[in-house]
Amino acid sequence: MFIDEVTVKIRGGSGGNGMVSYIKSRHKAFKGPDGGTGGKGGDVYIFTKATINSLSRFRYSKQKYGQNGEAGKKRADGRGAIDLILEVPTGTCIFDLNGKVLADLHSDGMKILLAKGGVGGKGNRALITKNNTYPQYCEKGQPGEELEVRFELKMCADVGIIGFPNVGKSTFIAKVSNAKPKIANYPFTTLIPNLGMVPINDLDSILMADIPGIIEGAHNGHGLGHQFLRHIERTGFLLHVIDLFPYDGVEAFESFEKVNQELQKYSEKLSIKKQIIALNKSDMPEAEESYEKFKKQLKKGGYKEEIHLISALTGKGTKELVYRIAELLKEFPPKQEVYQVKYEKPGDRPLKIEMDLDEGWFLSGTNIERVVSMTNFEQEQSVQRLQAIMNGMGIVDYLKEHKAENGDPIFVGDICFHFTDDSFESKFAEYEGYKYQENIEDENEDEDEKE
Ligand SMILES: Nc1nc2c(ncn2[C@@H]2O[C@H](COP(=O)(O)OP(=O)(O)OP(=O)(O)O)[C@@H](O)[C@H]2O)c(=O)[nH]1
Ligand SMILES: [Mg+2]
Repeated sequence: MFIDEVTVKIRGGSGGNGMVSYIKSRHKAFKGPDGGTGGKGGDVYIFTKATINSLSRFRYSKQKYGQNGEAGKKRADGRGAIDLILEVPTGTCIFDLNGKVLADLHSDGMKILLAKGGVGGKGNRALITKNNTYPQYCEKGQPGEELEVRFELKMCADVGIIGFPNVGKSTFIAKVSNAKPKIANYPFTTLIPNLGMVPINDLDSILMADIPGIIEGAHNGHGLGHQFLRHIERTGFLLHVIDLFPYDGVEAFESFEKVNQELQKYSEKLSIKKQIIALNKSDMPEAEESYEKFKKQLKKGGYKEEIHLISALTGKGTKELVYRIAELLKEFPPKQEVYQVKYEKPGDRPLKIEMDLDEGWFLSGTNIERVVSMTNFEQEQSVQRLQAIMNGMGIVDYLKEHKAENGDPIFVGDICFHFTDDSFESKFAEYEGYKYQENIEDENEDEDEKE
């Protein structure tokens, strides 16, 4: 199954949890905490491989999670997890869900780090400090980074073959390359793009992409739509194959203009890409008359595209056309980079404190989220440490200044805990009758009235 677009949820592995344990042996010189630190969670990488030609491996597996690190053990640290490497076809673009390009993996063998695994939680041995020589707590492993991305495959062919349905695009690529596409006398025989390698000489070859036929209204989803046009965005130029004879009431020149209008509606970039024309089915009777007519119409329309008369079926004129394509490629090489985007990881988010009168305080930011996610709330010393860190970050002062009350819920990611500050109780008296309190009362009154 050919898949060229897929949304995938990616998450680095969590770090392993730390451990609390103690050496108790009477014979050991050192007695005390010996709980190990958890291993690092596995990172998730994306790696491009030219031998893969579709994103189908993600079809039934849209969640890719890194392995978790091993938990810390008594006297030993946990093992780090091995990284997860997701192989994708060369030409895959990565977008976030807002459509922003995160990376364009235009070449074979590119590797980027998409989601980092979490660090392991420290065991109580690693938490020994001057002030706490006998820690009775450990950290939890840090959760891995998580993101949802869209992979979109844009093939990396040198030349793209476009045209109305049934004009002989697949017949041409089958004649000149190693591709073996389905060919039949009805429209939309080709349902997915075909890549074909066309040998030029012992050293050189050209990669051509044959895509499904395009009809009027493709941009509105008519026919097979126009989403396959993305596969020819990177090509150096386009070979526009045209049937010398009317098909479905549409004459050669008319089909040429209709396909071009659809290119225009797809993207400006594609519509200005160089094109050459292959007028096909020259083996049929009255081909000469149709050819003359087309030439005139093209000239009258002000077009300057060069025309090649071929028969994809018999092979007449196809060799000459292939050599001409090879020559033109020197002048119009494929653009491997549609977007010159290098993958940049989002930077650290600063601390942000927001208050919701009904719910409580919402803290966000890379640091605070990390510290909270690694706190063991059932261990007293672990909570005390969180308190100390929040103090150090100025969060407690901020909350006090903004009239937080003991017991107010604080939300950090999906974790909720309650604000407690020992020094707060005494200061609370100074804040009596402050606005926040009044607001709440006002709101309650409103609700009473409604009832
Ligand atoms: N007489 C003649 N028939 C041709 C020639 N090229 C293609 N055909 C016929 O035209 C029909 C359509 O050919 P395809 O190669 O499937 O056309 P296509 O453009 O790939 O069509 P779609 O994939 O549907 O867009 C088939 O019956 C072919 O045998 C040619 O040069 N001469
Ligand atoms: Mg075809």
